[in-house]
Amino acid sequence: MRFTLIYPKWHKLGRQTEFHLPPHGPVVFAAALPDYVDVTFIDENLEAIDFDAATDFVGISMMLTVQVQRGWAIADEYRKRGVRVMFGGIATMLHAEECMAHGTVFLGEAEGRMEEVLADFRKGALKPVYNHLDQQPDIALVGTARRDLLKRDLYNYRGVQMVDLVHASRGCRFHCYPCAVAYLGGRRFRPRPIDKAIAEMAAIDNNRLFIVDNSLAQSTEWELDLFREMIPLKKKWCSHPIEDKPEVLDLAARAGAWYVYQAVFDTSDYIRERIRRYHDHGIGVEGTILLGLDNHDEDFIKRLIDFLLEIDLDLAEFTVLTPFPHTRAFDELHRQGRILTYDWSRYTADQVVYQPKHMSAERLQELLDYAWTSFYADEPQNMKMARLFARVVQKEMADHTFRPRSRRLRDQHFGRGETA
Ligand code: B12
Ligand code: SF4
Repeated sequence: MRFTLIYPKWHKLGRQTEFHLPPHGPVVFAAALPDYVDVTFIDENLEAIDFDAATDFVGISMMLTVQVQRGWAIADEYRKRGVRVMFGGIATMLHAEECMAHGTVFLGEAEGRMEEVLADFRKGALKPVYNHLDQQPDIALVGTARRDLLKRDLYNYRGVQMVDLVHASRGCRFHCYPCAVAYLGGRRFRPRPIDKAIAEMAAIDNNRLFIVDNSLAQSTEWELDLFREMIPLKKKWCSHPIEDKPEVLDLAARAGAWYVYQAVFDTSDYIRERIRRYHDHGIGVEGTILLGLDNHDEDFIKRLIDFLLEIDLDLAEFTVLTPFPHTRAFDELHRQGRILTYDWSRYTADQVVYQPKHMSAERLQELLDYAWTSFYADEPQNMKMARLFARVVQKEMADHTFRPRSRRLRDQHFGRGETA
């Protein structure tokens, strides 16, 4: 069966240096397909779709709200040609009803569920919806992502290969105001068997990884076990937050922690110390800064930017509060009649789509711009990125894992064994 799997294109944050990470959801999904399915993957951010190429079945994988309209347009093109289409992925779950007008909808995690769907497809009896949102599969069923489907040469920034994505757990025990994860993955933390996650990491032909799990700060014991097993791999990696305990940070650093994405939401000593402790362990910090919460007035935002410079964040990514469906933010702002548009193409996280409490939407938009400009005024974004990159090269030099580009290209063409 020829299966075309598509990841619709979407707009990156306007002020952020543009780069394309390899998608993760689609290749993890592909690992859940039976062997008889012959998958072709197209990341529309980097290559055009040939709608007339022969295929039996099309899958559209959507992660972000800002992808859905394009996803629906792609589905409609295929349906005009008589090809059946199925949607899946995070944004499908968040926009399930709307997706139903454009194809079959699969909700939930794919492991162990695809035989049933494909059997229905072959019988010509595909259902409109497969809803497994409330029954998560056994986490041990998660297979090694089909990274072989990615056209690796496309994922580089100025010749430097992008990190490879991997996950060691699902779910999150927290339920933060702007986040949909509680709805998507449930609030139960579900670690993968550590040996499977480690084997997957070890097999990736890239020394640099992005561990995409939600906050790693879910269980101290699990973090320590995971990091201990990662030490011999000598990989270097970025991730979402790591728990703020000396023994955890110490082991994370020894396991190759390169930098973390850490939300910075106020100017407290707690945050100052949190960032300092990462830095003390040689771990960089990219702050993710959400502007426009109900306690943010103009003065607060300006003080926050000064604070970010003071605590010496390595990078900062500024966005505005966006009421994504199935979040507490959406429920509250919708109930209060403060959502200004439901045009999902504007839910980029850098366009104000709701009425802020202490200022006009236009003013918040200006302050977002102010934040990017002020933070990067003395040292531009690409310089800060270069410094963060130098950090990983230093770590690799220290443990002799640094592979210059020429060496990597040679390895890719002739295989590692033959050149060793
Ligand atoms: C990793 C991640 C990122 C990475 C993405 C890297 C990449 N290339 O993938 C980075 C850090 C870049 C990122 C950025 C952002 N992210 Co993000 N991110 C995530 C995160 C933590 C994990 C996604 C993931 O890979 N999951 C693991 C995979 C395996 O799961 P999956 O995709 O669900 O796939 C499974 C099923 O869905 C199914 N499936 C998948 N595809 C298909 C296809 C078919 C046909 C079928 C049948 C099934 C199927 O099979 C898979 C296996 O079971 C999620 C939260 C979460 N836990 O879901 C947020 C999340 C997706 N991000 C979110 C947000 C808000 C953002 C940002 C806006 C944050 C910010 N402040 O900047 C930015 C985007 C900015 C922009 N416009 O450019 C929101 C989504 C918001 C929305 N509705 O649009 C989420 C849900 C978190 C939240 N806060 O609620 N993110
Ligand atoms: S923001 Fe992070 S920690 Fe909070 S609920 Fe979402 S995934 Fe969990």
